[in-house]
Amino acid sequence: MDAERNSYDLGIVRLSELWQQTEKLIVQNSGIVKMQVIQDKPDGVIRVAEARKNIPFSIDRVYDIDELTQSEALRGKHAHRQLKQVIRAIRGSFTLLLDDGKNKQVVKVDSPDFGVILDGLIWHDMSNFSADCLILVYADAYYDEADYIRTYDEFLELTK
Ligand code: T46
Repeated sequence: MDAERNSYDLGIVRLSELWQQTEKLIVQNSGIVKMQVIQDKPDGVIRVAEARKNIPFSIDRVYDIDELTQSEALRGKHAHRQLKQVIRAIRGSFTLLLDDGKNKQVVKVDSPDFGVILDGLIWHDMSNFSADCLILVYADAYYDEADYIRTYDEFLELTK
């Protein structure tokens, strides 16, 4: 089954708009975090991520994804068994597909003021990166290939 192709039948909702809606994300184990934004005008803006405060877990790993200049780039296409993450576009934007095995949602991650929580079993992929897109991810554990579910059939089996 081709999860990402099916998902594009869904409307794309912008994260910055979704934040204001009561329903927010419908995909289980997902959510939206709001960064602490300090308008330090006229010299800039500071955005703060704090473990166990606006980031709802302890942070063991931070990684970024950069140089997303290929228009056809597609990342993700997996789920995690245990890993908790918050993913942000700190520059530019990208499209994030979320799928809990029953509900799917496509979000345009379009603001550095927000992040998306990926907590456990969520199939996700990232695409449609703007040329300037810079992604930052906070994770609650070190990299562990054994935590990845890389086939959609196995994911569906686990989410039955
Ligand atoms: C996720 C999404 C949002 C490491 O060795 N250490 C690391 O910390 C990471 C993140 C990756 N890698 C290696 C593993 C692969 O050989 O880098 C290669 C590419 O990783 P992956 O295919 O998992 O990359 P993405 O962009 O598809 O997924 C990444 C995260 O790995 C993943 O946990 O949820 O971003």
